[in-house]
Amino acid sequence: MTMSQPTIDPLLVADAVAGLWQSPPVLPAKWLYDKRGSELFDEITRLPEYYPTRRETEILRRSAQDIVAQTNARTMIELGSGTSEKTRLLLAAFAARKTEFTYVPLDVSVEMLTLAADQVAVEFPEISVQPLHADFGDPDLELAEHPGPRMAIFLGGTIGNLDPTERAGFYRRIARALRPGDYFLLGADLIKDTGRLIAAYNDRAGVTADFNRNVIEVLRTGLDATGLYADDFDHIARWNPPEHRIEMWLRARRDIHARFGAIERSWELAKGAEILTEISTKFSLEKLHEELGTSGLQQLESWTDHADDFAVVLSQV
Ligand code: AVJ
Repeated sequence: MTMSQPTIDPLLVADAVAGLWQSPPVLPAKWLYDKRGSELFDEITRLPEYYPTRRETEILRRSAQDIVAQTNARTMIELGSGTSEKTRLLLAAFAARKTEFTYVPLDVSVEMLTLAADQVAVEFPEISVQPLHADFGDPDLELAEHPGPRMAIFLGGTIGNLDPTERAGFYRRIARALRPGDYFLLGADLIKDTGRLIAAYNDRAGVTADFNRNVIEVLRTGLDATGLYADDFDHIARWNPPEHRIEMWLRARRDIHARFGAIERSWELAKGAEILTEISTKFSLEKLHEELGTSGLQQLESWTDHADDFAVVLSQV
């Protein structure tokens, strides 16, 4: 009789080993987005306090025609495509042109990628859908040859999950993966009243708290841990003024003594100590412009919603 061993993700092992023994301990935000985490995030996007998704949708609805006219792109590569929900507004505008168009959704989650790609292919039979299973954070990311001009898009404000060094590297890789004349469309959340920002990441229904705590479950199951329970942590959402970012932390409600079977290591966290699980940076339009420009992405145009909560910026290599 053979017992099948649970498969251990070497990337999770590497991130856990690199982050959990730091002080304070940190985990890359991508581990929040397993199946359950992605479902919870989907729920977050519909919460009354969580404005970014609605604002970005408003902007895309208004600017889609403009983006098509300005770029005349023949290929759209979406970095971290998720459910491709808001992207449909752009796809519809490109499809209406009646010229050949290729959509390349790129995501780390195979299940979500396949499902979303199949749905888009059915909804837009005139578009060639070519899903790519990849991590947009991968430094060796290569984009296949597709008809130009090409437009890479990175929506949802996920750029805010990266710290300044990571953002610089990310922009440089985009500029390098594209060719001169290609485009980059970026969605980013803007600086606003701190009370509204904190409420957006600490909703009354507690969905964001569950979303944050779920990463403990990801660690527990992924690294075969004992003594590690999501209920032993409190969700904290805090504004960091000098970095102008929201930070999500998990604070131990009691002394934690965990053992990770998969890596044969013990992990201690004292009551009251915290793990940093996600940063969500907020920008000014000037700062976005400056960061893109420094990385070789010339800003062509930017759009904001009626409340100036969120921005979509079109730039060119
Ligand atoms: C998906 C990264 C854009 O930062 O607003 C929402 C994730 N975290 N609530 C964000 C998130 C907590 C979201 N992004």
